[in-house]
Amino acid sequence: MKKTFYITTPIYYPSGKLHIGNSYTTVFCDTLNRYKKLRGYDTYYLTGMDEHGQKIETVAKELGRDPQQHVDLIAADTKKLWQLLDIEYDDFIRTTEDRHETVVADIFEQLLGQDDIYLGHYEGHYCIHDESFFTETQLEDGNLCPDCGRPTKLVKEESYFLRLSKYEDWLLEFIEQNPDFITPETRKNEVVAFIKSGLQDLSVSRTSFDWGVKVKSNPNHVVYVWIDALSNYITALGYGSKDTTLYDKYWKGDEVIHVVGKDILRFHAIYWPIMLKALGVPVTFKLYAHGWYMMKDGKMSKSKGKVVYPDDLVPKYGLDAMRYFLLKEIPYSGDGVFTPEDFVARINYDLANDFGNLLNRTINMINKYFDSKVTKPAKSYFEVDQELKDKITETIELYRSDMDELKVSSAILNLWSLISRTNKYIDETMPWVLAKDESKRDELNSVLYNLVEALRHIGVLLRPILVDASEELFAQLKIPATLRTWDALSFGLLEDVTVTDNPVPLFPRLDKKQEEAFIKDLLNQKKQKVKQEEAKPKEEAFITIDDFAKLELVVGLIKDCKAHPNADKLLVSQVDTGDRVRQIVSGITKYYTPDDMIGKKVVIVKNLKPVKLRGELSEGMLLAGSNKKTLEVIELNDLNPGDKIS
Ligand code: ME8
Repeated sequence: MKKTFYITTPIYYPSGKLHIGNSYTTVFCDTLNRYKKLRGYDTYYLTGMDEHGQKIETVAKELGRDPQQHVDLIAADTKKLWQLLDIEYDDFIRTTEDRHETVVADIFEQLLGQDDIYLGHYEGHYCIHDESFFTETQLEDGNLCPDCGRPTKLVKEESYFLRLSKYEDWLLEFIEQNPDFITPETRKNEVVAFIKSGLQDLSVSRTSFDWGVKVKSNPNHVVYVWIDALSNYITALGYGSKDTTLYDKYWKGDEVIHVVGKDILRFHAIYWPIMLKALGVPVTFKLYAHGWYMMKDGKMSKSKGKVVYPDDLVPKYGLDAMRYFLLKEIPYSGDGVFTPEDFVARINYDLANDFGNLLNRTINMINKYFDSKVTKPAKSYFEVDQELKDKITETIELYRSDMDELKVSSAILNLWSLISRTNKYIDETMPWVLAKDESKRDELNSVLYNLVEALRHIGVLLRPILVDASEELFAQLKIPATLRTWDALSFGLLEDVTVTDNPVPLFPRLDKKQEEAFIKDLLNQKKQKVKQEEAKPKEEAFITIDDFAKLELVVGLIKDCKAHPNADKLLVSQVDTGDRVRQIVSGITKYYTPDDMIGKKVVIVKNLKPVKLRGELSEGMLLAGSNKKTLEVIELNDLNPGDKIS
């Protein structure tokens, strides 16, 4: 039976567009997942979105969106981004899905029932951005969040607590007995020091907002977003549902890896194992916390416009250039920096010069000297042949151990060392000199064969990293499918081969100055945009009567209304707006049943661009007033469908 491998990214907050930092985690996991597939594992790759919490509710409000509508839009954009980066995930979980919400509510009840969660009062400082509580002593400059520097809010409310303190000794012992539970070592040390400083029980519910999973036995409370979010790693596998096949297979399987950024280490290394232990779920995972992508002048920051988006770069420079840069520049236990100069240099030096050119030169020589065909030589002619073969064997070993230890950037460095060695082999054997001597045809053929074999091995090892270029390499060299596999990593398996007579360079060299300027300009534009926004006088917040006139507001009669088939917060109404009956989706189930809605004459924004909300078309919007406690649909009972409102 195949060994199993389950890998997860963090689930991303849909607070905005995802940048190269978040994309790094996803590409990194995709690479490891492809590697394990190459090694013959039965793999499962999970990613998704963390859609609840005060931060998302606030962001949606600022954008004038209903939270569900907002998270639907960002989830759709995120899926597009993963498509662009060719991420082969098996599941994309969203915490607003029923399959997740029901299990989270059950998990909470179980922990409550067994007294691992208890009701108390919380008073503390909350950072909405990080969805984290801090004590007074942890704050900076009186009131600022120690993680992100934003002002915190003093929160005083009834709250449920998770008994972290009860599991402190167990967790320390667990970490000691499983030395590779948290990697790299430095991160493990941070966690151990934190636990040893004493774990306080964790506030795990909120009452001041309601965009989240309600506590079943006390719906005034919403489950703390991190308890909700962490559970995704098992709810996605069907834990707590009727069908636990995936959970049994992958969670209890051979390897489970959570990859996270260093900023969310504590949640994964402390809260999550304690939750699992309390639930009686085996703690099977290993945690890897990676460093961050920085800009030259510090942290990436959307609000300051210091940010790079993959969808600005991939269409111009290609998928593999982006993947290569991301994977290479963050070392195993440190941060990486994005600069336009480095990005262009990686493409020009590593991809175009070293790798692409090696393939292109090899094929051109085979075409020129042997009419596209090389044959397997009967023997070795040069001493350096053995050196090349040894280097290949050594690289496979290093690559294997690096990838098994999640050291992707190191695997890339070792692979490029083999590429350099192969280039050097051309300089040493000088095929152009051999070509001048008719009696050296066999030697020349053997050199070119060895180059193709080296490239074939490089191609196999590149498959998880450069997903298009490795395919292209195999296609240009016309390597049979059976020799593109991990098991075929053995020098000399290739018999005669006829390469393409029309090689296309994989990575054309870029004009350094021009492209650096292009990327710099891109980055500057983002900063400019933020500056312009900030500089806008307050008056510009007004709209003119002409702006208002753009809204087509009419009376609509609700002829029919049903619950949304895939979202328990949404209603789907059929509304007569005078001209025709249109379908409108609204997030009002908390306040109205379908029956309440039928027959109401309401205010409709008729010319709102139609969108699909969880698969249902919504052609307009229904207006309502709301505050924290309630929501009321606006009704105009003495008017008729289609009557204008101004
Ligand atoms: O933390 N470089 O979501 P998130 C590298 N929803 N990685 C970066 C980065 C950068 N510049 N910026 C962010 C959350 N990241 C929670 C996770 S999991 C149960 C819940 C990484 O969208 C960050 O370290 O804020 C984290 O691993 C991931 O992006 C998601 O961040």
